[in-house]
Amino acid sequence: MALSLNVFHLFYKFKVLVLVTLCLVMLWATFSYFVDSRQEISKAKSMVEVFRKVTSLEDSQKEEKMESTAKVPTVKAFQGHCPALSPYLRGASKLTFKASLTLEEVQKENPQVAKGRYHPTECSALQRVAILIPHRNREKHLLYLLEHLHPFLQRQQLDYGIYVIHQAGSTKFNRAKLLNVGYLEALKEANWDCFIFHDVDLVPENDFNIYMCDRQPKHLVVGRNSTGYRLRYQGYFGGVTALTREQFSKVNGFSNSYWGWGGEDDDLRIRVEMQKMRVVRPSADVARYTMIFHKRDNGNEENRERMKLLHQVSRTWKTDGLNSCSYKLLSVEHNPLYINVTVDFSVQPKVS
Ligand code: UDH
Ligand code: MN
Repeated sequence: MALSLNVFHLFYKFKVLVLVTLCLVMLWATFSYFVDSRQEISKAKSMVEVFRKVTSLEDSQKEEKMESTAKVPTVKAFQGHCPALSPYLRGASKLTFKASLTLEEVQKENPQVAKGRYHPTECSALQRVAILIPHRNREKHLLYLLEHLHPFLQRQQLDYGIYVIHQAGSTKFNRAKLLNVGYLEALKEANWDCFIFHDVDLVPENDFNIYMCDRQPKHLVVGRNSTGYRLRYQGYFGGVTALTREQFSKVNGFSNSYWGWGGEDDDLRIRVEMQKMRVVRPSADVARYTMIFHKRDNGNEENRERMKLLHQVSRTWKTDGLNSCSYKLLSVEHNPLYINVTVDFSVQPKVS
C-alpha cells in the first residue's frame, strides 16, 4: 500500500515536472517568435559580428605594431566599436523622388557630411567604406541617389566617403575603367577597407542591406523594381557590388577593355571565381532596389565585342586591370556631399 502510494506520488511529481517544462518551452517559443521573427536581423548580426571580429583583430594587431615601434607612448582615447547591428535601422521604406529637389536641400538634410565623408561620433565604425559611382550626364539620378544614400549610410553607422567618377568628353562610356580609377584615387586619400561599386540609378529600399564587405565578394542587388525583384540571371554580378580592398586587388580589379554597355560585370565575376572566391548575396527581402527609369544613353551603346572578351578572361586578367589602368586625371574636387573625380579616357596620359 505504502509502496503504491509512493509510486503514485512519484508519478504525480513527474506529471508536474512535465507540465512545467511544457509551459517553459511554450513561453520560450513565443518569446523567440517575437524576438527572432525577423530572422534576417540575426543572420545579418552574425555576419557582421564575424566581420567585426576580423577587423578588430586586424586593428589590434596594427595598433600593437604601431605602439611597439613608437618612441613616445601613445595615449589612447577609448572608443568602443559600433554594435554589430546599428540601432538606427528602419527596414523597408517607400522611396519618393521629388521633381523639384535641389542639391542645397540634400546638403541641409545632411549637416554632418563634410567633403563627401562622414563617420559616426558615438562609436568607431566597423569598416571604412568608399562608395564609387561611375557617372556621365545623369545629374538628376545622382541627386536622388545622394538624397537617399547619405541618411541610409549614416543609419548604418559607417565611416564612409562617396566618390563620383566622372568620365569627361564624349568617347564611349567605360564603367569598369571608371571604377578602377575610383579605387586607385580613393586609396590615395584614405585607407578604405571596403569598396561599393554603385550604379547611379539604383536606390536601395531597405537599410538592412548592409553596405559593408564580407569574407567573400558580395552582390547587393538581388532584385529591382524593373525586373520584378528577381535576379536578372544566374550569376548576375552587376549594379551594386561590395569587395574589400584585398579582394579587389587580388582579381586585379575590373578589365579596362569594355567600352560601351555590357559584359564588364560578368568579367569581374569570372575573375572572382578564378581566384576561388564565391559571390555571396543578402537575402532577397532586403537586397531590393528601385531603378530610376532611363533609356540607353548616347555613348553607351551595347558592346558587341563583349562575348569575345569574356572568353579571354583567363588569359588577360593578369595584365588588364588595376595594374594597367592609365588615365588622364582632370580634377579631384571635394564637394560638400561627394568627391568628384574627373577623368579623360580619350587621350593617353603623358608618361612621366
Ligand atoms: N552611366 C552613366 N552615364 C552614361 C552611361 C552609364 O552615368 O552615359 C553609369 C551609371 O552609373 C549607370 C551605369 O553606368 O547606372 C550603368 O549603365 P546603365 O544604367 O545604362 O545600364 P543598365 O543596364 O541599362 O541599367 C542599360 C540600358 C537600358 C535600356 C532600357 C530600355 N528599357
Ligand atoms: Mn541603369
